[in-house]
Amino acid sequence: MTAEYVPPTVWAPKTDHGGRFVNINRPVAGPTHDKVLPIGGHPLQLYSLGTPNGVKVTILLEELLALGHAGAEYDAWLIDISKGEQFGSGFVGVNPNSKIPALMDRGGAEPVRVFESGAILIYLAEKFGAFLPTAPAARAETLSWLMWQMGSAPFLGGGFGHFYAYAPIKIEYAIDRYAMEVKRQLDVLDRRLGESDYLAGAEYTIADMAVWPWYGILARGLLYGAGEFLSVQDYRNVKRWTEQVGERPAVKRGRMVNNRNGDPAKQLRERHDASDFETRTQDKLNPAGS
Ligand SMILES: N[C@@H](CCC(=O)N[C@@H](CS)C(=O)NCC(=O)O)C(=O)O
Repeated sequence: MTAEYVPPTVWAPKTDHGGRFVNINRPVAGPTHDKVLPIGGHPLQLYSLGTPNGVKVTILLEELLALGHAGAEYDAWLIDISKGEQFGSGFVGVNPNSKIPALMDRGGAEPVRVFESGAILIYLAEKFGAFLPTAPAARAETLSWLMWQMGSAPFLGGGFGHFYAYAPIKIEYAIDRYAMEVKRQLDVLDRRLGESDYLAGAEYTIADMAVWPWYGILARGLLYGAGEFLSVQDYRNVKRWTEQVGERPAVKRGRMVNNRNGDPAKQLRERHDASDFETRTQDKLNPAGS
């Protein structure tokens, strides 16, 4: 057992704790360096990475394109958060919170910045009039599940995932606390998905697009290697929905964008055109091999 930690009177940051994110975590906000963001040919410029929070947005953009909304064509630029690119001045100008995803809409008289994945989903759904019902009850249900995701996932990622997979030491108390909460969340989803096909009801919405990259991937046992530990197979309705949503072609495409992990055939580090999915090659899109 490690010695009990006694907090000092005034906290000061440590840089030698060996945690996975020691190089990027810091107790202040704002830019660390000057860096102008690239701008491509489309009005929508996405600065992101293929993490669950990033994938929510690329799934929606690909769904909008699949629905025939040509105005949803976009450039997706990869922001390497492990290298601190989220602290460049250009990125901080789009998201003062220095986290992916961040969107610039350059289609109007003045550019519009949008940060926080939930806000980006609402912005795009309203702009194109899709995947966010207009009837008050269905809209309220959609926004409720969307906000549920925004409030719940930090317990899954920053709580459970951090202490189960990333922390330099295994702390039983922390893992127990967050495993309990994540299993409760899975049960919330499982009960809801036992009542309806999708989270907001019969219709597939931005709520499903927000929840799936976190809890669908978890239900497939692919998040933090924790499938067996959390007995994810027990959540049958979540599993049914996970497979149903995961089979959508737009979801498959959205998951590839800005992804740099796993099977190279499923990595599209940057996306500038629909044809990039067919013509991608690691060397062409990533000449520096970074
Ligand atoms: N609430 C934010 C969370 C975004 C977030 O945590 N992004 C992570 C990657 S998934 C990030 O950019 N981390 C970089 C950092 O913390 O410095 C959202 O949903 O947009």
